Amino acid sequence: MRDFLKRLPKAELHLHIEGSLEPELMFALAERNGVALPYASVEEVRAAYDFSDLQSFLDLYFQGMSVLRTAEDFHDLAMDYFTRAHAEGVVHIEMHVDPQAHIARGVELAAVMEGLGRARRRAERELGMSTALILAFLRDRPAEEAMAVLESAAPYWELLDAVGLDSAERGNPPSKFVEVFERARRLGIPRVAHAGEEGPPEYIREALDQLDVCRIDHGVRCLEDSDLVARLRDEAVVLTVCPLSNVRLKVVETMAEHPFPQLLDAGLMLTINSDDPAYFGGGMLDNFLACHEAFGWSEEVFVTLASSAIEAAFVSDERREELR
Ligand code: ES4
Ligand code: ZN
Repeated sequence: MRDFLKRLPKAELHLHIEGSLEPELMFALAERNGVALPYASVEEVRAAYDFSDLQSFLDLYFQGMSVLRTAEDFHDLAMDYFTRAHAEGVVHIEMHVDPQAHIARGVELAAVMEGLGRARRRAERELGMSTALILAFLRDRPAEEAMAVLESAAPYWELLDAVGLDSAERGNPPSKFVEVFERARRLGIPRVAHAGEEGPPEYIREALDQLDVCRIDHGVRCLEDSDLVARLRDEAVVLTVCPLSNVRLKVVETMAEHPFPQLLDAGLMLTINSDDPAYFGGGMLDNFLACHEAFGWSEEVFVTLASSAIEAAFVSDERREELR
């Protein structure tokens, strides 16, 4: 099964590129940029990744990305992940990026976009991979700040495949960002949002109704609301589920208790994703394997899930045909 899952062409729709920063690269970039880290070794970093919830992860995630300063750093970060993902049979990657987390540290948006842009062109040329870019807003910061970032990203609007909404979910409902997402809609930029990871089913409904999103990132808590499940099924809304992330952030206790099988039984459109592979114990292949071990799914189930990701990807008709 491992060989089959590795060979299966996989599209990843839910990845935070800053969450792909492995401790080894974190140390190398800290050295290159003269940034002090509160860790003595790679082993110490990994040992610190013992999370109790989303916020306890976010604290270390924002601390880890302090080593990212220049366009070259963002290029190296993305190429490092693209190369690893390519080796596990990933053929397309849609990455969230959190500009506010960099701008707040004095890193210019231009450095972020230039570095990621160079890595994307290299991945296409050297690895035959396609990539998409999702500019994400930090929902625990003011909506006005998100709007300012969207406006300041004007030179890059053409490069954006979507805008997204991430970071601390509880207490930060999608409705807070109605105006920002309406602005994106008027610019013709597609929209996605994290909802129903730690937050209630109502946030999923708000993301659909008020932000007009085409996909829900996570969405696993929809199962608490049967009317919502019926709607997600009827409207064929894609959920980008991240099994190992859910376990590591204690959204669920164990893989065995992960609701993926119930989501499948409900007839929803689902995809498997890694979220923050450097922090949650593995990339795409590890997430596929964890599902195999926990649920004993046949090859056919994985083919269906991989196919759903290809159908929901932000790619041209030509590229989708190649991926099929
Ligand atoms: C995230 Cl797992 C998760 N949830 C919400 N926001 C995030 N940003 C990075 N990883
Ligand atoms: Zn996420």
